[in-house]
Amino acid sequence: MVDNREGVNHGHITGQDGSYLADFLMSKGYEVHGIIRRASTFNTSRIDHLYGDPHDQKVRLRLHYGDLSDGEQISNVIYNIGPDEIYHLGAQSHVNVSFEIPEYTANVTAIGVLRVLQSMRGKGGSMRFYQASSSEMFGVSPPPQNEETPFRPRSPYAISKVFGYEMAKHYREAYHLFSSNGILFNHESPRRGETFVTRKITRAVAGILSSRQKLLYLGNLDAKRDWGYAPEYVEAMWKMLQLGEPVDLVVGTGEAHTVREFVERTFSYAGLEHTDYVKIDSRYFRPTETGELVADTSKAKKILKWSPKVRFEELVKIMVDADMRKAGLQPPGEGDEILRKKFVNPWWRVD
Ligand code: G4F
Repeated sequence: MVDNREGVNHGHITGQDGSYLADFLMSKGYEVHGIIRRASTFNTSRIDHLYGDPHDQKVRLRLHYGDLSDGEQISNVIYNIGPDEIYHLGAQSHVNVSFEIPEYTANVTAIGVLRVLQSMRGKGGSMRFYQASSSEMFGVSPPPQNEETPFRPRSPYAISKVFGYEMAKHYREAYHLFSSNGILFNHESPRRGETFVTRKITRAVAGILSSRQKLLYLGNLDAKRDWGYAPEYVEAMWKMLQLGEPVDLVVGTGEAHTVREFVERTFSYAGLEHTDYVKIDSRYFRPTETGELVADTSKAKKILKWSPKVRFEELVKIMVDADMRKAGLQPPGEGDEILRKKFVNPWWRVD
């Protein structure tokens, strides 16, 4: 059994999901260990509010240098900490970039999973493992997609994620590890990386309003995605590791919208006419695109008792308010109001 108060988390912690998960686990009393990659610039802005002086014995967040391409280091960290739960969120996670650097993507996003699983197996014990699997694995399988839908991946990233998914299952079946796959559809927030399309759009609106940006260049506006609010997805990850048995579950909103709709809603919320600012640049089109991705979350609803509260238009408002504030502007405030109403005591730091 996992003792949540003593529980230890291990994962790439500097990304959107890692930082929210650290917020969440620490709010539950966990001691959290995160792996960060060495960089010459600071890359910890999303977790700075959680981090204290490591000399202080009471500090419950510890960071370790490591890289998913370095199996020995991963193994050392797992061996030395002996975590109760491992949330494997690290990856080269940008789909378009994976076409440019397929070998690196496969090394980190695919083989990285194997390195962690092998280290867990070597350490022994009853650790629980969460694999961040992705809706991208469904590729061109028609919507809605659920746990039975075949994978038809369309990028080096998605193919690498299928490898990770299968490995997580394989270690469960062959070695009886508690290993679960969360097949998450797109999930966004003010902490989303700036090159993913939603954040690129909401930041552009703030940039245009503050005269720091003139135009927004995008690729395929007809792409359809199922977009949810990231903090809610992090709770689903945790719930999966608290179940009696390991499972594979689809997590999403069940509602899909085009990139064009995201653009229209974002610009109109900020009082701008998108046709004045949005241009198409072919470099943002992918050599192969996925089809329409829409989650069928019946199984997660039943098993996890999880369903998302934030809908598409609300997500847009939450993200625009945050980016306007970051740009020193006064936001319309509807997004802030939605958060106040839906989450009385949020466990995360609201950006
Ligand atoms: O925001 P995106 O880059 O996200 P994508 O490719 O759906 O992948 C994200 O979600 C997955 C599912 O959770 C994760 F596995 C993955 O790691 C990542 O977090 O692109 C969304 C859509 C695509 O269809 C893309 O073609 O937006 C379209 N798009 C149009 N113009 C653009 C742009 N995407 C980006 N990044 N930049 C553009 O200018």
